[in-house]
Amino acid sequence: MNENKTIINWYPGHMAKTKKEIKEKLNLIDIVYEVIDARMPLSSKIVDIDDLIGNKRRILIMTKYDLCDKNETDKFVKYYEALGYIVVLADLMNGNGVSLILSKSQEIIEEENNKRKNKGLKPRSIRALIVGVPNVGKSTLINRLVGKKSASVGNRPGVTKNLSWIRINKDIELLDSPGILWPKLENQESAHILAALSSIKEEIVDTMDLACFILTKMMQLYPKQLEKRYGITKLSDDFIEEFDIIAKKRGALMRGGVADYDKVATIIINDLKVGNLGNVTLDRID
Ligand SMILES: Nc1nc2c(ncn2[C@@H]2O[C@H](COP(=O)(O)OP(=O)(O)OP(=O)(O)O)[C@@H](O)[C@H]2O)c(=O)[nH]1
Ligand SMILES: [Mg+2]
Repeated sequence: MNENKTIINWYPGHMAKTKKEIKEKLNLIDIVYEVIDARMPLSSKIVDIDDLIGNKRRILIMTKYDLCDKNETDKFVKYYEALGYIVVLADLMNGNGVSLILSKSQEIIEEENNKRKNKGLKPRSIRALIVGVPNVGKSTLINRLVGKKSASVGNRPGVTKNLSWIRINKDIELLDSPGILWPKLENQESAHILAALSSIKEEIVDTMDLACFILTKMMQLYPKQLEKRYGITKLSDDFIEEFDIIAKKRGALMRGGVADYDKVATIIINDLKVGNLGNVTLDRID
């Protein structure tokens, strides 16, 4: 078993088409909610997003705040704020952060409508679009923003495609389908982090490699959490010893008590995903 054996190289063919579609939608949009995963605030950020959204107003939403390492997250918040972003931390499982998104949006709306007023134009609803890489919580965010009181304002024929707008409140309408973008996978470290946190399709990654990557990363960044979960304090070159320990601990054994390595790999990947390895942030800023 070898860590980082496979080169992750995945750039879906429909990427260009999606970008074109988002560009078309953007003409109708006033605010972009750019969603990233707080556990990977660099890796889950779309590299060339600025080219795409240009000078649209935007709010950077860091989801899964409940699962991240808050000390590290604070550094990223400062980093992005220094770059001029409005940043909101969100735990979408509990709905935390959603009201802040709305109040920040309200500030933007008031600014925009003041500009309109100065030009002698009437105030109007602001339209928002959610964008982000797969699995960062875009759909969950839509559901949170829309809540129960929502009513779809229905399809509006004649604008590019049949876009469906949902009214969030009297001032904001949200496009009901998010813009899904793919990260560029030029940086293999980021590619593995994206795979480890399920933003890249599992089929394109070797599960064994991914599990070894996770063990290595955890040993490097969160050794205590790794020890707590599996009782492992060091990693061998071929990971076999560690896989055997985890197999025994978690009952991942085949007939005759032989460790089932595939099962162990799946356990490791799932443990990271659901937070069984504790709160983690896999990107570092320094
Ligand atoms: N713990 C936790 N889980 C979250 C949070 N936000 C989303 N999730 C979970 O993350 C997973 C992905 O959420 P989705 O809303 O489907 O993500 P998406 O961006 O729409 O994903 P795609 O449609 O694949 O692009 C789901 O299992 C959500 O329940 C959060 O803040 N905290
Ligand atoms: Mg979705």
